[in-house]
Amino acid sequence: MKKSIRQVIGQGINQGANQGVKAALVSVFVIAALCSQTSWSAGVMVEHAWSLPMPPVARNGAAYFAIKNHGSTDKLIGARSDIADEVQIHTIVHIEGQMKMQLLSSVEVPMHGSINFEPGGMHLMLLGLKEPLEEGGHYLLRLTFEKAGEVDVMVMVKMNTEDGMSSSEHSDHNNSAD
Ligand SMILES: [Cu+2]
Repeated sequence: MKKSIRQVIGQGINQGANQGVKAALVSVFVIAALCSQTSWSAGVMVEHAWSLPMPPVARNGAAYFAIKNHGSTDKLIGARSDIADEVQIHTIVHIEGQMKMQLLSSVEVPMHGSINFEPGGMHLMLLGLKEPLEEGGHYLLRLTFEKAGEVDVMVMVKMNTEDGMSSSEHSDHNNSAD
């Protein structure tokens, strides 16, 4: 991404005209906004979007984030990304001692409330990954809300270790690598 910023700026300078410089500044602004990890539209804000790294052979992945709603009640009704064939809204239910994923058609975001998508609970399922989810990488995700419309989010690929988020979900799995 750094390289592409340089390319954009370089082109603007080479053109020498104000127009080119303006175009470069707009591009830098857009990229900076996407990298800030907070995206918003109307009253809806999406924060701390992240995915766990997956082995290259993995067909699917998951995305987690927090949605804060400073306006009236809204609904997450869909999502998509160039990184996957399809993105679905899932939750995890416990049936007879087994965890199972369940497809949701929408998720309500209460007025002046917030909801968390996190491991062991609601998540966005990335089905048919076109690129591997590599630690340190990132990708764009477009969430669609009933009222707020489309919100683009930059998702960071990383282990779940910061922001005081619980990593207890990991302890459910066998860490045979230790
Ligand atoms: Cu799922």
